[in-house]
Amino acid sequence: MAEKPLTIYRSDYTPPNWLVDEVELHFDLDPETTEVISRLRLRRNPETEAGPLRLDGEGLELLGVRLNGRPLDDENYLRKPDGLTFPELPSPCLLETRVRINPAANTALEGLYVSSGNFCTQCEAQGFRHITYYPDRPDILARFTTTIVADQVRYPQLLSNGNPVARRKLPDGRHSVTWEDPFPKPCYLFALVAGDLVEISDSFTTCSGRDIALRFYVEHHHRDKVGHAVEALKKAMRWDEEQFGREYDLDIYMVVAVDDFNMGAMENKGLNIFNSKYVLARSDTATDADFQAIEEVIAHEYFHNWTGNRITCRDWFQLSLKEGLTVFRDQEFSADQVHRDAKRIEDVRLLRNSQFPEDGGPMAHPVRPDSYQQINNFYTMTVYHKGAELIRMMQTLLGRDGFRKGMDLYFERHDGQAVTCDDFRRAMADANGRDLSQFERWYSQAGTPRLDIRDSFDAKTGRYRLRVRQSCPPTPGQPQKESFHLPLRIALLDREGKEIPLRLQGEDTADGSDRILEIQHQEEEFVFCDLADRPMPSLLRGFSAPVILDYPWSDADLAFLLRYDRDPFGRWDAGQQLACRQLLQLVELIRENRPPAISPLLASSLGGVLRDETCESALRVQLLTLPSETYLAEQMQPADPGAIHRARQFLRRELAAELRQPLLALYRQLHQTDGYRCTPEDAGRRGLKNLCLGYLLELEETEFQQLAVAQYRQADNMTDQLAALQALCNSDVAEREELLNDFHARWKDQPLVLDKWFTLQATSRRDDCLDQVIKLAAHPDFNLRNPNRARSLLGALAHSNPAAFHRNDGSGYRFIADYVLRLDRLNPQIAARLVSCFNRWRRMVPELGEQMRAELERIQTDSKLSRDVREIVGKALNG
Ligand code: B3K
Ligand code: ZN
Repeated sequence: MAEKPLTIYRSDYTPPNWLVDEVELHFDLDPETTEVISRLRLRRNPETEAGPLRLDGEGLELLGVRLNGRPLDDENYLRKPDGLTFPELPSPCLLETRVRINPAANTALEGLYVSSGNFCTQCEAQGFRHITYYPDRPDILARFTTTIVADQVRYPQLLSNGNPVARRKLPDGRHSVTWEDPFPKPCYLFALVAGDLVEISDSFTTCSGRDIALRFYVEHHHRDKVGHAVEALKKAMRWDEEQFGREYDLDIYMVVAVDDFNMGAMENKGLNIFNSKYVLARSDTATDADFQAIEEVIAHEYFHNWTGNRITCRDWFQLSLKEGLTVFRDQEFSADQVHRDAKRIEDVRLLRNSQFPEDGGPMAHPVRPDSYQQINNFYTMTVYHKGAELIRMMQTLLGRDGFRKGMDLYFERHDGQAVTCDDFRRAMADANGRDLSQFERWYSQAGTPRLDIRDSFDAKTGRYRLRVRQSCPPTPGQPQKESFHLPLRIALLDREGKEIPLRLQGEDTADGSDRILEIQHQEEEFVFCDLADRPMPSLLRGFSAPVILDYPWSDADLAFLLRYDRDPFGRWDAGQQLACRQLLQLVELIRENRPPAISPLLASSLGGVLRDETCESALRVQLLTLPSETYLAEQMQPADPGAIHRARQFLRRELAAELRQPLLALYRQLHQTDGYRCTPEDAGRRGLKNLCLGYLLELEETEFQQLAVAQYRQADNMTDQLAALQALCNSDVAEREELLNDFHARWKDQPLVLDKWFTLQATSRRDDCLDQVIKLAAHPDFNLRNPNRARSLLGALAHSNPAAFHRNDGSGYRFIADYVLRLDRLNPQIAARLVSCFNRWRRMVPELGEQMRAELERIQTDSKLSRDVREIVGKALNG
């Protein structure tokens, strides 16, 4: 029977009738039959009218119910597949339920499941209802006590939130541990782990002098890959004290790494559970990007302790309250660890490549959505990353000090509460005596706004006018939009590229050369005085708002900005626009079967960047990386992924041919062999070196291919080894097969490295890529049940290799759609992520778009489809 889509609306929120003060949980663990007893101390909510008690519960075998210690007959409650309803209960009361579950059969990895023989949980957003009957909503905060019973030999570690308060040896080789969490929390933050794991311990002394035990738990053979994550945690703890005055609150902080995990990690109170990808790293198994991602995710989960756990969400529509804010915090933390400028560009690139398309497609939703069918589908780029941009804009509008004041007030007012995005905005406004009411529209209106900027200069008066017009395209359910409040950071440059002191009309004297203009109306005009010549504007500096900017630059203007703008984002953006124009022209030529050719301006500008030794390596990498095929497809209507791919490859080859001397010289200069260091500087140098190698290999010359082969063979670290193999994997070099086999043989026992081996082949630029992927799906090491592995092959093809996925004959679509259906039976969350690769079918050239639609329709006819996939497919077809 097909589940009928049930839509949940934000406007339907009502506070709970019943509150839970205390929860006592008792787990008797066994892979196939685990028994869970839950005792809830309940009382009526004094702030609402009397009403029934509703407990969520799904897939639970109910063994018994007791009220105040006595068995309760089943006529006293209503039992449905999604929960229990008790029409009448005395208040206060003690309600006990006993259920049986099967963790080993849990392939959805939500609730209690088994990964590599160990038990672990994932409860956010609504996994707790797969463990026991409970009011599974984030606005019910209770104190948890958890007793875990299990076989002592197979499960020596028994972990849950808070502090261990009792340990017992039991008959039959079993033992038990009881944990108490003193902080009331919503059930989505509950966690349990049981297994045979090695404990790696360290400690941290907080600013007030308390000693915190840090404990990392991993499988025994991974014990030598935890050091980086431990250091990252300590840095994050210190940073949150220094930047936000926030100290850790419990005495123990635990992190567990598991191989089977749907997302990156989970911030359970005092017991984070991580995808092992974001914990385990050694220089020979993990790349510089992996090291950076680990630091970021460790920090993100740690920061949730204040932004998410101590102050949580009233309902799931408010998800960005914790996620947008915590992403902003981890971005700032990472910017302080690595190169701030390059990091900002990476964040903008991600937003443009992934969030803009979401905002322009059938899944477009406000940062605070109004409705959902499956909340798991709303852990999106919009909620996380556009949400982070909203926080950043508030900081830009209020200034760093004003923002900090707002954060302090937010913690002071709401610690221990479940609140809304409005509460956050109000704290920011009140702490600064500012009106942020219009800013609310960023939370309620979907779509990427556009700023059209035009200017004029009057030589007689020396006045320069900037006219700013904002608009926002319609999105599903929102045909009309109202104006946004946003900061537009600008500077004006003179002919030498120097910033000009700025005096706006009405001001007495010039004040600084970098300004934040506040935009609130649909049209705004700013008049700058005392200009000798027409200036060159530098607009949206630092990407001060998540918008699309339109200004009539000439190619020469863009080349000028790429060279002179002191704002690194401005430089990068100018280069991207210049390259984007060139690429779109090439696409047209290719589509018309005319000979492609490039203008010399781009090559000479990029040549300048390549030789600019004053520019940090990490920034040079960003400046020299062409816009992605996905981004280009968004700039073209209808999009032709095949032509885009050919155009981008053509441009890469032309640039390599044009710049071969400086590329080779730089490669040689940077290719030191004096040992690996995991520092931002060295990582930047490796990044630039490998970028040069990638370009050189486009030339398909033996000399360069041999450089890559040698780099692969001699590499003492995964960054260099993988970069060499990746470059070779794209070309026709004789050693290709041999090296791929070598890599597999070397790393077959390291799942995270083997994932890279799959991804490398799934993102290859070669024409035979899809055929290889189809073969790899039958490889003995491929495994649909492991989310990382499924993503490494299927996700990589569908989301990161447009040319192969959009093959003209539709075979890429059929292949992925088949796997969506297979995956949906096992793990709906992962299947829903995968199927979203079809969302943009309306933008594609019709011969492709129609085939994509046909696959969506085929998926939709499957009667057993999960709510997760059904929601995405339904929106893609109707949106
Ligand atoms: N809060 C978790 C995400 C849980 C996702 C559930 N489907 C990870 C994070 O954002 O930190
Ligand atoms: Zn988060």
